[in-house]
Parts: sequence; structure tokens; C-alpha cells
Amino acid sequence: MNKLSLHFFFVTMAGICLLANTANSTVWKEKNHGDAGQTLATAQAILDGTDQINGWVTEPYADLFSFSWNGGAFKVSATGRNSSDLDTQLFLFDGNGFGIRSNDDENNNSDASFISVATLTSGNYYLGISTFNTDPVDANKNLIFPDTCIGQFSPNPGVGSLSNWVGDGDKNLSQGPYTITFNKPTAPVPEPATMLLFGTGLAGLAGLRKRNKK
Ligand SMILES: [Ca+2]
Ligand SMILES: [Ca+2]
Ligand SMILES: [Ca+2]
Ligand SMILES: [Ca+2]
Repeated sequence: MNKLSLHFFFVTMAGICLLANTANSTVWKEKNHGDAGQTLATAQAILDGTDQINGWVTEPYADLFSFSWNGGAFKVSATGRNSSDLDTQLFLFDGNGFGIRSNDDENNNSDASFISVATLTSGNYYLGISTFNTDPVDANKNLIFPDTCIGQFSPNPGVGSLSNWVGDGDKNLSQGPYTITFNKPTAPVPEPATMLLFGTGLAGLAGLRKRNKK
């Protein structure tokens, strides 16, 4: 292999590694870590890069997860898993537990839930999932979000941060497995070694081009 094709080889290989890294899908299995709590103190912290959570709703019908977000468009959806017909609800909170966005039903034909935020600034967040109709409340027992099925909602004016959940969940209807899909909770960070290799290859290639021109 001559010098130019060797450089080309490295650049290509590093590029492939980079693509492979960003394409990885990471599933967080709630049961491997015990039941996620429903308060800020008992939330389960998911790993950076997680793009799917497989969990179970059991009494008191709510799970809370914390995650870090690198900024940009945010989308998350939730639905019952293994053909379980769970009527899910999703709630997004900031790093201090103040409400950002909520959704119960995607539309009139689906009990699944989704939240999308055009630009969610980088930082720490909490994502809550519950089944209809268990809703988050602040320390004064005020509902944090409007109790409405269709549509995405901002928090009710003047409410405090997440303290607990209230609801009338039915044991027969409110328990079961769910899947949450992120797009994605954190922007994947390429491994430094891969970036260095990629950078070195590009620099070398540029250098060779320059020399060849002379
Ligand atoms: Ca759970
Ligand atoms: Ca729980
Ligand atoms: Ca629903
Ligand atoms: Ca509700």
C-alpha cells in the first residue's frame, strides 16, 4: 500500500467506526435495576446514549427516569409492549422537577403517548411514565399538567415541582410492560481515539494533496 492509499484506508476505516458508533441502539432494561421510583429522589438514572427503555408499570403506576440531554430536537414516545394494551401517559420535567410537557393519548385512535420539543436545551431532565389516570402533583397536591387526554400540554400556571402522583389507576388495567423510545436522549459522543485517528488521517491526506500539487 502506498502512502496515499494507506491514508485513505485509515480515513475510511475511521469514518466507518464513527458511523457504527452513532448507529448503536442502547436499550435500558428497568427490571435489571429494580422498579424505578416516582419521585426525584427515587428516579432511575439511565445511561447516556439510551434510546429505548423497556419497563413495567406496577402500583403506584408511575416510573420516573433521569437523563442528560446534549441539546436539540427532542422526541419521545411510549406504548404498551408484548401486545399489552396499556394506556400510557408521558411527562417531561426539567432537572429541578418542574413540568415542561405532557401527553396522554397520541390521537383519538391511540392510547400511546408522545412528546416532542423543537429545541430542548442541554441539561438534566426527568421523564415520567404512568398509566391512565395517574398524574403528577406538586407539594400542594396541585396537578402539574392539565388532565386532558389528547394533545401536548405545558404545565398549569403557578404549579411547583414534582412531589408525587395521584390517580385512580385500576389494578387490572394499569399494570404491564411498556416501551419508551427516544430520539435520542443524548447526542452520541464519538470515542476520542476514533476522532483522533479520523483527524490524523484527514490531516495526512490534506498534507499529501498539498505535496502532490507541487
Ligand atoms: Ca416500573
Ligand atoms: Ca415505579
Ligand atoms: Ca394514553
Ligand atoms: Ca391524566
